[in-house]
Amino acid sequence: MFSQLEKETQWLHPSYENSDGRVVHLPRLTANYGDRSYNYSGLTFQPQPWTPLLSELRHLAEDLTGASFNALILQYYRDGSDGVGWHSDDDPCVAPTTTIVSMSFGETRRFEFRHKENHDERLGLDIHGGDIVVMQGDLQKHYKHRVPKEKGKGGRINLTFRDVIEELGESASDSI
Ligand SMILES: O=C(O)CCC(=O)C(=O)O
Repeated sequence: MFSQLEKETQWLHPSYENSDGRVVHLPRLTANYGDRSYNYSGLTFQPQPWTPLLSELRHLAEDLTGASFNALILQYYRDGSDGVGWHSDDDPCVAPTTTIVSMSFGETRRFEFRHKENHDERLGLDIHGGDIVVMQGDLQKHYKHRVPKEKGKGGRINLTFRDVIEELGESASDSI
Protein backbone atom coordinates (compact mmCIF):
# COMPACT_ATOMS: atom_id res chain seq x y z
CA MET A 1 0.00 0.00 0.00
CA PHE A 2 2.83 2.39 0.92
CA SER A 3 4.66 1.80 -2.40
CA GLN A 4 1.52 2.16 -4.45
CA LEU A 5 0.51 5.40 -2.73
CA GLU A 6 4.06 6.74 -2.96
CA LYS A 7 4.18 6.01 -6.70
CA GLU A 8 0.63 6.93 -7.77
CA THR A 9 0.05 10.10 -5.75
CA GLN A 10 0.58 13.50 -7.38
CA TRP A 11 2.69 14.89 -4.57
CA LEU A 12 3.17 18.62 -4.04
CA HIS A 13 5.87 20.34 -2.03
CA PRO A 14 4.30 23.73 -1.25
CA SER A 15 6.29 26.67 0.04
CA TYR A 16 5.15 29.58 2.18
CA GLU A 17 6.64 32.75 3.67
CA ASN A 18 7.52 32.28 7.33
CA SER A 19 7.42 34.92 10.07
CA ASP A 20 10.99 36.06 9.16
CA GLY A 21 9.90 36.68 5.56
CA ARG A 22 11.85 33.65 4.28
CA VAL A 23 10.24 31.32 1.73
CA VAL A 24 10.42 27.75 3.05
CA HIS A 25 8.93 24.42 2.03
CA LEU A 26 6.53 22.44 4.19
CA PRO A 27 8.50 19.70 6.00
CA ARG A 28 6.62 16.96 4.11
CA LEU A 29 4.96 16.35 0.75
CA THR A 30 1.22 16.71 0.50
CA ALA A 31 -1.70 16.07 -1.87
CA ASN A 32 -5.45 16.72 -1.98
CA TYR A 33 -7.94 14.40 -3.65
CA GLY A 34 -11.71 14.29 -3.77
CA ASP A 35 -14.66 16.48 -4.67
CA ARG A 36 -13.83 19.61 -2.69
CA SER A 37 -10.77 21.82 -2.33
CA TYR A 38 -9.41 22.23 1.15
CA ASN A 39 -7.53 25.07 2.82
CA TYR A 40 -4.67 23.67 4.80
CA SER A 41 -1.74 25.41 6.50
CA GLY A 42 -3.02 28.65 4.95
CA LEU A 43 -2.69 27.11 1.46
CA THR A 44 -5.50 26.10 -0.89
CA PHE A 45 -5.15 22.90 -2.86
CA GLN A 46 -7.00 22.01 -6.05
CA PRO A 47 -8.15 18.42 -5.57
CA GLN A 48 -7.27 15.58 -7.92
CA PRO A 49 -10.12 13.18 -8.78
CA TRP A 50 -10.51 10.03 -6.67
CA THR A 51 -8.39 7.12 -7.97
CA PRO A 52 -9.74 3.53 -7.71
CA LEU A 53 -7.47 2.85 -4.70
CA LEU A 54 -8.42 6.07 -2.89
CA SER A 55 -12.14 5.45 -3.56
CA GLU A 56 -11.78 1.99 -2.06
CA LEU A 57 -10.11 3.40 1.06
CA ARG A 58 -12.78 6.11 1.27
CA HIS A 59 -15.52 3.45 1.28
CA LEU A 60 -13.64 1.59 4.01
CA ALA A 61 -13.53 4.79 6.10
CA GLU A 62 -17.25 5.36 5.49
CA ASP A 63 -18.21 1.78 6.39
CA LEU A 64 -16.13 2.01 9.56
CA THR A 65 -17.71 5.22 10.85
CA GLY A 66 -21.07 5.68 9.09
CA ALA A 67 -19.86 9.17 8.08
CA SER A 68 -19.41 10.34 4.49
CA PHE A 69 -16.24 11.94 3.14
CA ASN A 70 -15.77 14.23 0.14
CA ALA A 71 -12.14 15.28 0.63
CA LEU A 72 -8.84 13.58 1.31
CA ILE A 73 -5.52 15.04 2.38
CA LEU A 74 -2.39 12.93 2.07
CA GLN A 75 0.86 13.66 3.87
CA TYR A 76 4.15 12.01 2.94
CA TYR A 77 6.79 12.16 5.68
CA ARG A 78 9.85 11.19 3.62
CA ASP A 79 11.98 10.55 6.72
CA GLY A 80 12.29 11.61 10.35
CA SER A 81 13.10 15.22 9.40
CA ASP A 82 9.54 15.61 8.13
CA GLY A 83 6.63 16.21 10.47
CA VAL A 84 3.63 18.40 11.18
CA GLY A 85 3.44 20.94 14.01
CA TRP A 86 0.72 21.48 16.61
CA HIS A 87 -2.65 22.17 15.00
CA SER A 88 -6.25 21.08 15.14
CA ASP A 89 -8.35 20.11 12.14
CA ASP A 90 -10.91 22.81 12.93
CA ASP A 91 -10.78 24.65 9.62
CA PRO A 92 -14.00 26.56 8.88
CA CYS A 93 -14.62 24.31 5.88
CA VAL A 94 -15.37 21.33 8.16
CA ALA A 95 -18.08 21.09 10.82
CA PRO A 96 -16.74 21.63 14.40
CA THR A 97 -17.61 18.08 15.48
CA THR A 98 -16.75 16.47 12.16
CA THR A 99 -15.49 12.89 12.01
CA ILE A 100 -12.02 12.47 10.51
CA VAL A 101 -10.58 9.07 9.60
CA SER A 102 -6.79 8.89 9.54
CA MET A 103 -5.00 5.91 7.90
CA SER A 104 -1.25 5.38 8.04
CA PHE A 105 1.13 3.26 5.97
CA GLY A 106 4.87 2.68 6.27
CA GLU A 107 7.03 3.74 9.22
CA THR A 108 5.74 3.91 12.79
CA ARG A 109 5.58 7.53 13.99
CA ARG A 110 4.55 9.23 17.22
CA PHE A 111 1.18 11.01 17.10
CA GLU A 112 0.66 13.41 20.01
CA PHE A 113 -2.39 15.22 21.36
CA ARG A 114 -2.22 18.23 23.70
CA HIS A 115 -5.06 20.15 25.37
CA LYS A 116 -5.31 23.69 23.96
CA GLU A 117 -5.24 25.39 27.40
CA ASN A 118 -3.69 22.81 29.70
CA HIS A 119 -0.52 21.77 27.92
CA ASP A 120 0.22 19.15 30.59
CA GLU A 121 -2.80 17.17 29.44
CA ARG A 122 -1.20 15.09 26.70
CA LEU A 123 -1.51 11.74 25.01
CA GLY A 124 1.06 10.10 22.73
CA LEU A 125 0.36 7.13 20.47
CA ASP A 126 2.70 5.10 18.30
CA ILE A 127 0.90 4.83 14.98
CA HIS A 128 1.99 1.83 12.95
CA GLY A 129 1.57 1.10 9.26
CA GLY A 130 -2.01 -0.17 8.77
CA ASP A 131 -3.37 1.65 11.84
CA ILE A 132 -6.55 3.72 11.59
CA VAL A 133 -7.32 6.58 13.99
CA VAL A 134 -10.83 8.04 14.15
CA MET A 135 -11.09 11.60 15.48
CA GLN A 136 -14.58 12.81 16.32
CA GLY A 137 -16.80 14.72 18.75
CA ASP A 138 -15.24 17.75 20.45
CA LEU A 139 -11.65 16.56 19.97
CA GLN A 140 -10.63 19.30 17.49
CA LYS A 141 -12.25 21.98 19.67
CA HIS A 142 -10.23 21.14 22.77
CA TYR A 143 -7.05 19.43 21.54
CA LYS A 144 -4.26 20.01 19.06
CA HIS A 145 -2.20 17.21 17.52
CA ARG A 146 1.17 16.88 15.83
CA VAL A 147 3.65 14.40 14.34
CA PRO A 148 7.03 15.49 15.77
CA LYS A 149 10.25 15.10 13.84
CA GLU A 150 12.02 11.87 14.91
CA LYS A 151 15.58 11.00 13.92
CA GLY A 152 16.23 7.78 11.98
CA LYS A 153 12.71 7.17 10.66
CA GLY A 154 11.80 5.94 7.18
CA GLY A 155 8.91 6.99 4.96
CA ARG A 156 5.32 7.21 6.17
CA ILE A 157 2.15 8.17 4.31
CA ASN A 158 -0.93 9.39 6.15
CA LEU A 159 -4.41 9.84 4.69
CA THR A 160 -7.12 11.90 6.39
CA PHE A 161 -10.66 11.60 5.05
CA ARG A 162 -12.75 14.69 5.77
CA ASP A 163 -16.18 16.10 4.99
CA VAL A 164 -15.89 19.63 3.60
CA ILE A 165 -19.10 21.62 3.98
CA GLU A 166 -17.95 24.89 2.47
CA GLU A 167 -15.23 25.63 -0.04
CA LEU A 168 -12.31 27.98 0.51
CA GLY A 169 -12.67 28.50 4.27
CA GLU A 170 -9.71 30.21 5.90
CA SER A 171 -7.56 27.78 7.84
CA ALA A 172 -5.35 28.18 10.86
CA SER A 173 -1.73 28.65 9.81
CA ASP A 174 -0.06 27.10 12.84
CA SER A 175 0.26 23.64 11.35
CA ILE A 176 3.31 24.15 9.16
O1 LIG B 1 0.23 12.19 9.89
C1 LIG B 1 -0.63 12.16 10.76
O2 LIG B 1 -0.85 11.17 11.45
C2 LIG B 1 -1.45 13.39 11.05
C3 LIG B 1 -1.71 14.27 9.86
C4 LIG B 1 -2.41 15.52 10.26
O3 LIG B 1 -2.32 15.97 11.37
C5 LIG B 1 -3.22 16.22 9.30
O4 LIG B 1 -3.27 15.84 8.11
O5 LIG B 1 -3.87 17.20 9.73
